Amino acid sequence: KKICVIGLGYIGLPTSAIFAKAGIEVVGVDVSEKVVEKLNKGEVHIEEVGLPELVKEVVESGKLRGSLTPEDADAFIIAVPTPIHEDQTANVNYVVNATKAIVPYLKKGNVIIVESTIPPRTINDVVAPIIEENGFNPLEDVYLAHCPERVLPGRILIELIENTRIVGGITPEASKQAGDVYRQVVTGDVIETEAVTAEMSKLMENTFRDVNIALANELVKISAKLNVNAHDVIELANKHPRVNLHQPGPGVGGHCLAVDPYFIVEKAMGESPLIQTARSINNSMPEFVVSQVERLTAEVENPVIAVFGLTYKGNIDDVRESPALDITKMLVNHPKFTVKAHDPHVRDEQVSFPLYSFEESIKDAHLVLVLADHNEFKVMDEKVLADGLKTGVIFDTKNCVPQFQDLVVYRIGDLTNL
Ligand code: SAJ
Repeated sequence: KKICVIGLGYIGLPTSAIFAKAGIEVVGVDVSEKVVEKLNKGEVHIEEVGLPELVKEVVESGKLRGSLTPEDADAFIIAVPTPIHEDQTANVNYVVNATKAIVPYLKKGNVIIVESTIPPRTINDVVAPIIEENGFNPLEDVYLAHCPERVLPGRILIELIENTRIVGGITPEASKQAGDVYRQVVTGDVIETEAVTAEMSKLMENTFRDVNIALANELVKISAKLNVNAHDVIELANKHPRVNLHQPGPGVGGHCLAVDPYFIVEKAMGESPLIQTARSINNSMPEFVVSQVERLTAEVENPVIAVFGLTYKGNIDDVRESPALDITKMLVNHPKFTVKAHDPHVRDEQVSFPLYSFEESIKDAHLVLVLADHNEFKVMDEKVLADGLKTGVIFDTKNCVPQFQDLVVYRIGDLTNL
């Protein structure tokens, strides 16, 4: 059996490699010549733990190769991006184009799986009609399904194999056939359902997290007003066996949590006020952090701010939709501040402002603003900080900095201390 994977990004490339490792012939297709050329040399163009070694192995063994065009196969897996338009509706053009690209190679009995995150009803209302227009009955001639990915960057190769997979077919037989494709490599459960249920469950996983983080962020604002310590409230409330308040922070970033809820809103605007409010609460956090920085430096003339961490979460190099980046840009453009940003995981070409080393950034700074919980910031040496800083004040929005003896650390929920 042969698999053709369309899209060799963060999901498509590891997925291709895992099937190839199981001994299945895989052709990986991408529109980028560079990506395909690299793959055929056994090299990867993205950072992911364990991926370079695995790709090298399966390309050398001849099980995986790259191509600019699709080929005949038994199963097609579409793993292309679904970015968001400016008006916060999903751009499904890549999914549409990928479907159109495979249609000339389709044969009766083929399995077609869309892994890309898509708005509810996209399989039924967008993908199936393209297949139908090309002379196939999407309910009978092929097995069409949505199987969302749910892997965490940094753990992709493990989670692709071990996580439970949800397979939503356009018919029960499509779910079964698509499920069997995954059963060749997945050790977790492979659960069959309907396409629209699979679409909604993927979106609700990320929406659940976004709404809960919004609740924690709202608690921070309420606590500041009522002079309560939000971190103490969270810790104590979470002693209840059925309560799990999330962690507040500088906002919600990444290309999943900050995007997927809008895919639901787009299809059910009037029915989704809670999801929309959660999005706007999380989007308001950068401004809130900047206002707190203004308060913390109100007495200082020409304050110098050392910003620590620009990525959307800790220990990764991804700055997409990062609230830390938004906050830093607001501070850079602020007439009052001099900003020296530092992030050991980010390279100069990823940002539009200068980056500093740890030592350079703290030198003569009045405030350290921590925006990402990288491991490096959890083990900082008090003496080194105290020697470099002009005033020993730290504002920790990720609750990750250790307790110091003399340096003052304010956490985002500690605002009663101000
Ligand atoms: N965050 C908080 N407070 C928290 C937890 C997270 O502020 O208590 C923030 C993070 O700092 C970050 C954002 O939320 O800015 C998102 O981080 P994350 O670690 O929650 O998730 P992602 O976006 O890296 O990956 C998510 C995962 N989904 C869930 O955990 C439900 C992952 O399993 C999905 O595969 C991925 O989205 C995806 O591709 O959809």
